Amino acid sequence: MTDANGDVLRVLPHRADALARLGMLLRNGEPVVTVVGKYNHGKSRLLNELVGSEVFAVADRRETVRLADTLHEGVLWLDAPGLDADVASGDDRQALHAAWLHADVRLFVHAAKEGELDAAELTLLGQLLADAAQTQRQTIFVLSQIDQLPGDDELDQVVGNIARQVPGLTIQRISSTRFRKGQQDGKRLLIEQSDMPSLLRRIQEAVAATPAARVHETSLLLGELTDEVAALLHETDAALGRDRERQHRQRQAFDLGLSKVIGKVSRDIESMLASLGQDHAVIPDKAKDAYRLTAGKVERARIQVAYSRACIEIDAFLAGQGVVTIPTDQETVARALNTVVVAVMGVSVKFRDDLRKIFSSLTGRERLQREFARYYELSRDRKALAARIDAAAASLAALTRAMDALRRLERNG
Ligand SMILES: Nc1nc2c(ncn2[C@@H]2O[C@H](COP(=O)(O)OP(=O)(O)O)[C@@H](O)[C@H]2O)c(=O)[nH]1
Ligand SMILES: [Mg+2]
Repeated sequence: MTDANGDVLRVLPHRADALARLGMLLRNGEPVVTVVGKYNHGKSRLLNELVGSEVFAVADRRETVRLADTLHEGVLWLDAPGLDADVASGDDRQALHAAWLHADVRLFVHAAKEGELDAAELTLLGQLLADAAQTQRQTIFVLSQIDQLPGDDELDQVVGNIARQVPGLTIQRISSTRFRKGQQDGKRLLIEQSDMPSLLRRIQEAVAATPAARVHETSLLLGELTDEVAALLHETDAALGRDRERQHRQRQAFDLGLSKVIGKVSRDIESMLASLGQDHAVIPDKAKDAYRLTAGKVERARIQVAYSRACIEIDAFLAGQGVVTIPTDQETVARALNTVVVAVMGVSVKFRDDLRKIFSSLTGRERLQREFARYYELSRDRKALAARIDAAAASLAALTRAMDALRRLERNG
């Protein structure tokens, strides 16, 4: 698999088969002819007659278990195991591989003595014929072993039945044994009766059409894959744009809301401080005042209350924004202290200057704005949004690489 294929596969994993086929097409080796059908219908033997030697194993048992090939007169002949729904499906996969990945021309082989096609054969033949209409890969229907029917009447009946099953199907009748005998004994009539010469002519025509068919199929596949990547690119780009826009808008709203809360808290504190008059907190309590309400104690109590109120207001705003607890890796041992407000502002303020530094000074307010925003970005929803944006950006990059790869393949193909 080339790098280009890998780039596309990464974004279209469900198109692995199409990409593998595209790889085959771009490699552009000899035309490949393969057989398709149930086992024991004479596929291997037919191939042997077509290439004129016993390269493929023939048997009454299920003989061909994996793909075998031989190069003959510029064509790669590929023998595949027979399809059989009754038998485990490893061979079926090999058979389908031959038919779908490798083949330019498929010989669908059905033994005359079996009569009409069964359901599995009908389905597969239908798929192959539909594929032929799309990709120009040809399927030739071969009715094999016609010598096994007692006479022409029986043969006509089978042909008639199959023609009714698949209207419009061209049915190529052959007998490998008659052909062989005719050749061995030098009997022209037997050779003609085997119908092998006309099958060979049809195969040669199909092989001759292979280069054009490959060009057609290549551009078909490239077109499909390009359309699919383009649609994904469009979707991902739009989703990424929406998420980035939302990320930006949310942050703006957070910053604005926070600055309003801090502004209000700061004004409340200023007016509280203005109403206090003389600062008593700096006067230390004497031992005799231990159980008395001094001006200093009242002052410190007021400052604590103002501080707590500010914390509650900010906390309420943060909770509304989804900033609830601090991230676990920053938790302290004391559970009660694990709030963002405490993490940013500390637990204790005693003096008027503490309050002013925190809430009123420009640097203090900027610090609050900055620190809370940092925790905001660490909150669950914001992190999830950021992760989604990262993922979308990564897949956008991968899709762009895939698109470039497809364009390169289109130029070189
Ligand atoms: N009478 C007769 N027997 C055939 C003909 N073609 C194949 N056979 C026999 O049918 C059996 C299965 O053939 P084979 O090619 O191995 O079938 P495959 O499983 O489809 O590959 C073998 O015994 C072949 O000799 C034919 O044209 N006439
Ligand atoms: Mg076989």
